Amino acid sequence: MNTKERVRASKFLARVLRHDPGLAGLRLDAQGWAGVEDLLTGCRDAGIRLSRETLAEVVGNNDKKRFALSPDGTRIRAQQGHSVDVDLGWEPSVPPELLHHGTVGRFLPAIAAEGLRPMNRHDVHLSPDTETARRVGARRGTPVVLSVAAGRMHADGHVFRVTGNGVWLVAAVPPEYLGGS
Ligand code: HQG
Repeated sequence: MNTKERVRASKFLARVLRHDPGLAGLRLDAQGWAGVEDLLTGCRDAGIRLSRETLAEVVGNNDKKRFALSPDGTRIRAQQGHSVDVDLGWEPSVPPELLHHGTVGRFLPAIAAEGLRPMNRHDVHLSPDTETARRVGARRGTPVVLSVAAGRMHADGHVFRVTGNGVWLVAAVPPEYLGGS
């Protein structure tokens, strides 16, 4: 399987497992899991070619570990980024003093006024390092990296969670915790 095919399969999986399980005739359980067999059957019925081998490759080679298989290999879920209602079960964690958020200039006036909001996702996504944040922002244009006073937010009672692939999640970031980087 070449890179292009893998990216295409990964995008389809992200769409199904985060946003639109019905596309592959699936329902996710409360923690976001779907059966691997059901997924493969659903994809076939939807006219999407996805073999068990391709699925294993996409999960194993994904640059950001977007997907995880259950220990027995029978279930699969996306690690974060859902718009459908799931409880991923990440435990609250103490964040580092500073986290980072990559965005673009056109959003700055709104962000300065109302802080960071989750928009279509469940949570605001924050990165532990500026380089990752820069890449996230660059998806939309010339990146701007904001620093988030996560330690201070945590001390003030905001709940942070960290996913299995190192993305920090928080419900929102009020403007007083934001700075340039
Ligand atoms: C912006 C990808 C106006 C925010 C990435 C961002 C990440 C506001 C956009 C993950 C705002 C939301 C998440 C406000 C925030 N007013 N705009 N008050 N508050 N925004 O895609 O953080 O490839 O939902 O700055 O790599 O860009 O999907 O969030 O630009 O890890 O695995 O609204 O998605 O990972 O965009 O990206 P998104 P994000 P995957």
